[in-house]
Amino acid sequence: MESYAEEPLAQADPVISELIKEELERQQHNIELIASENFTPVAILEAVGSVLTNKYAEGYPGKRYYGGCDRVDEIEALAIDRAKALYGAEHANVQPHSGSTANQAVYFAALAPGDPVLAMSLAHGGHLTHGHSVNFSGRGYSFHHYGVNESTGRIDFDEVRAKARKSRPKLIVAGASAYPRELDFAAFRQIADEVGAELMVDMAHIAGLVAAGVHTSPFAFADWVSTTTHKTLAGPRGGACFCRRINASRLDKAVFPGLQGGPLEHVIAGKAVCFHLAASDEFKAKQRRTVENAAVLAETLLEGGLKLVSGGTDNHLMLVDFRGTEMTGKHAQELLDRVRITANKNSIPGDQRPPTVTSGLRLGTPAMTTRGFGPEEMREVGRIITELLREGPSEEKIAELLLRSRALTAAFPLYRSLTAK
Ligand code: DSN
Repeated sequence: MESYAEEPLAQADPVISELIKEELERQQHNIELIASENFTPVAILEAVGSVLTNKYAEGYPGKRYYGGCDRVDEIEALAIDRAKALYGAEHANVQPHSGSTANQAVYFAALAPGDPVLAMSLAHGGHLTHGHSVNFSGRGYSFHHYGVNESTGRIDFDEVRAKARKSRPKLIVAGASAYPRELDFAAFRQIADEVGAELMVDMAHIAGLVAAGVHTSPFAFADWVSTTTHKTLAGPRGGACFCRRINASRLDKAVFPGLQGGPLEHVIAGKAVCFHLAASDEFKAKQRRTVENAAVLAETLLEGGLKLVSGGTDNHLMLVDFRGTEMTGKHAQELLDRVRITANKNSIPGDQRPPTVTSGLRLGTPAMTTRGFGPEEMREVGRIITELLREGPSEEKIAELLLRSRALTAAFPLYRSLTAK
């Protein structure tokens, strides 16, 4: 009897095969400005699509609950060593399936249920897992929140200090998913010390910048660090967490058996490749260019008459501020879709509109920088965006902007070796 076991995807499941092909085409033909996305190298796609997906390996290298783990032990040990070397960390755990799991692991290791924690509010740029009431974090721990000063758009450390003194947190969380400025880890550390708290940094958004020395590293300041591996770091979709040697066993036990079962060794292999590539000069140059490109994009948007939260950016992202205008984040996102620019609506500090509409638009440069865009291309992207959002554009104008967007993506091919089979 013929078996499907050796059939390629296009034969075994043409429907899914076709959808993947269409998604590849979407990625190839769109200008990707979602600040948390990137294009992982072909080598990492290969590792993640490998036979390692078949292997159960509960436990850690050398201490597994299954036989046959010699190769995955080597792979995971390499991923750990490379992660530690990349960041100068004392201990790394590369098993978290995602950034959310990495954060859960740190909370599980550092806190008891109900403990007080101080973190940035989602409405001001934080993250759901930083204690939002609908999230496990907000249900399981007693979160208090700081934000930004609404006129400067920057974290107000007087407010952080006042809230820390009042709430006496056991843990202070620094890190954000929509904050366009450099994070001052020394200031967070000082406040944590003043109130006897530990400091956790969720560096998911800036992990690539940190690896390249383009953003201050949190490792000299934080007791715990969590991350994803797929944002600026450009690795496979997944998470990782780090701590001081003294807390290693608490963190490892929190990940397994505390939260997860079998680790995803195929993704861990992708993380190992990612940490290896992130140590290269090419990666460092790309991270520097990501920040340069963001500065150019921000400048072009400002020149075109748009407002930005905090007036600009220090990192890979910026937030367009539509407060007080007819434009909404939702409508801007929809208009950008029409010229094949992908971005996301985002709540901004002081937003009066609901999160499904918003007065903000988040734009980031990691993905298009990976693809090869430089300042000249980012300037043209900025002009397309401002012309589109400023003018309440006619169909004719949209057609013109679409052509200009297509010319940019055509000049920088993506995943040439993967083109439709
Ligand atoms: N969803 C991610 C982002 O877009 O920033 C955060 O987890």
